[in-house]
Amino acid sequence: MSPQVQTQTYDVRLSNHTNPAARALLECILRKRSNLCVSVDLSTSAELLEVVDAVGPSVCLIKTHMDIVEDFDQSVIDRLRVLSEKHDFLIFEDRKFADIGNTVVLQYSKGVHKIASWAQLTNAHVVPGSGIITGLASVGLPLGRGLLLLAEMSSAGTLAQGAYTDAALAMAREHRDFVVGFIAQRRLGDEDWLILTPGVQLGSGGDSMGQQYNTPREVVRRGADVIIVGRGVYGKRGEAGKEAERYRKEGWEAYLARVGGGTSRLL
Ligand code: 5BU
Repeated sequence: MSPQVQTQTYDVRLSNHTNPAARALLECILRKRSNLCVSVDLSTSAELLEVVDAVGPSVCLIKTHMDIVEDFDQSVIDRLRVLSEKHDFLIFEDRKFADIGNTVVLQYSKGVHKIASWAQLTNAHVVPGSGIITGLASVGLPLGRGLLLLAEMSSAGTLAQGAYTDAALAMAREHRDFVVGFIAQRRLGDEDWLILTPGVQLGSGGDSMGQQYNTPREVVRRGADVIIVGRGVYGKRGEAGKEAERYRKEGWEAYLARVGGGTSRLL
């Protein structure tokens, strides 16, 4: 745990980052006073875009699983980008790459989704070793993209812990230009890494398939810089906009408490 980064404001932390995607995320967080990422796991483009439009004003980041969209075509990306400009948010494709460098180059840049062309952030497992980062960086760095490594998971029985998590940190340190942070449940390392945390819901608990939830307040206290909320926001039909704003406030208040109160400028 780094006490220093933990209590630094997003504003101060901007100067610790050179990667364009990391900087854009921090700037958006500050502009919108939002450390909320909504994960929109819906399988038709109409539902996906409807929820994105509803939650857009409250988020800094939208997380997608584009491979679950049944009617996917390039127009889904075009419409998502229009919404990202309308509401001012970045896009994170939760692709969880997990193959050798040569293969992830193709998966990231080609195929149906062409992820690198539209997602400022994506993520990767470290199980293949650091060649996965070299491969993804060869595509993403020239485009100004950033990568998050999966250092921990929110699910029960995850193997991503202990020495595995330490290895993720070591790999990230070798690629500081492209790796901007981690998917993790708490702050990792002494350097300034962006910590994005899934498994967040007000009321905590879990689901019937191993998902485990913590509250926004708890994960931000442990070091989350961005809280990732899915069903907690879009679960109740028609209420996604209202719920997103509720989570935005929770996440922002938890951040202010962590950095030591805050000034009117931050509120
Ligand atoms: P939920 O509806 O808030 O449970 O959705 C959580 C989202 O975050 C979902 O898209 C998962 O794929 C994603 N996720 C996660 O839940 N836990 C993890 O450790 C990682 C991703 Br990595």
